[in-house]
Amino acid sequence: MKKLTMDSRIRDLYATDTGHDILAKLCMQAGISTKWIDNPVIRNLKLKALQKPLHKVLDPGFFTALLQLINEHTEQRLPEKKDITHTWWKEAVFYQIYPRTFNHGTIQGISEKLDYLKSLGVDAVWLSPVYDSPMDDNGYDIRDYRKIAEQFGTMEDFDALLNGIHAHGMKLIMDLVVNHTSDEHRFFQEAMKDKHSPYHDYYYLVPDKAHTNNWSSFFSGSAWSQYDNGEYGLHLFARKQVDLNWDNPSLRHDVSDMVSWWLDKGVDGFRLDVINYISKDSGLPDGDESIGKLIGYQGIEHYYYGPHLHEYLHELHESAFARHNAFSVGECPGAGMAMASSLTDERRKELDMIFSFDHLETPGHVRFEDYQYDLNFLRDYLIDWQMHYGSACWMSLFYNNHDNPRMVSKIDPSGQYRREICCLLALMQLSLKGTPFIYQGDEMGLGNVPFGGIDELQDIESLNYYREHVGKGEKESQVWQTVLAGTRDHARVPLPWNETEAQYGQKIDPMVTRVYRQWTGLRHRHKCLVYGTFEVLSKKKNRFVYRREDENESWIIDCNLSVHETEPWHVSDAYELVYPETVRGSALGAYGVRAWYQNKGSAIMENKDTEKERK
Ligand code: TEU
Repeated sequence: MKKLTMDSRIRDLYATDTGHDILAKLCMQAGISTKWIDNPVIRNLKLKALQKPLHKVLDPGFFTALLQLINEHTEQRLPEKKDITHTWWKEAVFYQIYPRTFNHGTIQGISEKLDYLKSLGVDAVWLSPVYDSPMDDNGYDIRDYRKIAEQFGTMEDFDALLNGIHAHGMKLIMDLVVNHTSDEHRFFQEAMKDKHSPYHDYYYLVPDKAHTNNWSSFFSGSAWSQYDNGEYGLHLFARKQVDLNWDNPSLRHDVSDMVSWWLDKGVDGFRLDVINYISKDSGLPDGDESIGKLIGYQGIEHYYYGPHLHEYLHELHESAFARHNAFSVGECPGAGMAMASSLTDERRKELDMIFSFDHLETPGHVRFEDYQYDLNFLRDYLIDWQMHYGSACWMSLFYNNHDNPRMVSKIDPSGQYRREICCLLALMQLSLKGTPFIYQGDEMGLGNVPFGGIDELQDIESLNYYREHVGKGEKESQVWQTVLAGTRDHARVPLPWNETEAQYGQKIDPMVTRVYRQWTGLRHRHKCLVYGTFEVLSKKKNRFVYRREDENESWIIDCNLSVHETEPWHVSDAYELVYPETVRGSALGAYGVRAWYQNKGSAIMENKDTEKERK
């Protein structure tokens, strides 16, 4: 691909991974369809023609940074694959465990729940970090990658958990946090002791403030801090999470060795933490002011899709993952579909899947904002990825994780329709093409938590945000409402296994659990729900009706995306109602969902008999 310049046209920009995603994101934020980009006038506009009309929002540096970002990635898009490769992690239902609050906050507590997870239909567990850590960011600041944090238990407890998971026919993926280490990690401690140590170049350390740049931290303030030896170090997250210099081949070798050490123990793969941030632009140049204002984080264009990302991921895949046939899912904040497809195309041998976050907030909104999430946006996002992600890539299907408030509460802050929305979300997640990732408590119908004040929160991101904004003189009550809307603590309170001990009135809704159990079972028995085609039957306002089909079966999922009841989708008599079991004919209620099934061979669906037997 030839280098783009200001004389290049919109169509040239849209043809590149980064350009496609950035234009798609800009359209999404502006609430307009990307169809505008196909407009003959728009698509033939030269970039330089945009500078004058956009000068109030985008300074000249924006275009320079954009062209640099695009010209760093000249990988050609691989041709569309005809067929989908079948593999275990495409057929699996994953379940994320946040060890601090899953069950008693221990590894033994997790082992106690393996029968529960198996009966829920879980095939693989993603375990958030349990490594030795000062817990500045709840374990995402690792001090020793080969040691279990005492608060979670011992390595023997871990080995028992791993064996227990395998004995239940499940797999275990762990969290690989290698964009940064704790400042208490041996590598950093060696670097602080001796500037000539080989570990000094494992980090971005500079002699003084003048050598730093204008990048901001995701956890408030500058991305640079002064450390014990007087030098300044780069930390995209907390001060105690010091960024690793992946341009150093020795560092990459040590990471690969550590990954292999866990895979040799029998771990089945990893979720890779902010893995798209590992390659930074050479020289760590200042971030563009207008991009910083637009995205909210200064400097992000210089690392969210860095120049050597593909190279380093492929090297790690070949040196560690491939040898063990291990699974990988990369957490890639900021990645859109084009970037995601270039990272997960199976022919590139980099990552199996990624987590993209573009659906977690609706256009024009951020996490730290009290607004009502519109499910019409989620529908359009899902349709776009289901239709266009391609057969060589595979989507992760999730609404929640340990970093976000519960989706059900963003949709309905009142909680009046908690059960209906949880069931609707479950059916979509378990009947679409991709791999479902259930976050702990989703299956219990949990929502956000009514925290009473900042002293009830533990999340460093929220605490830093609160201190920064109150410190700037903003009204405390307003800052608190903003923090309450977006704090990651909503998803991090202990699960209410025992209702009497449950915090904040959280309790399990057995109806939601039953729906998850039913649909993980259906997904296991009907591969049409995994590999079948996806066809939109209706995407009019507040409706989402789609068909999944293969040579043997056809499924219709009929969703009402609003609080207002609506006419149900009419299906032919060839279909049998699978969910809910009783309702027929009447209106589809608030956030209601119906699932219909047709076995193109016999009309009897084995599941109904199985369901009856289960009762
Ligand atoms: O998250 C990175 C990340 O981008 C999200 O956490 C979120 O966007 C962040 O809160 C900034 O707004 C990963 C882990 O999931 C998270 O728990 C860690 O705090 C973070 O990396 C640093 O390791």
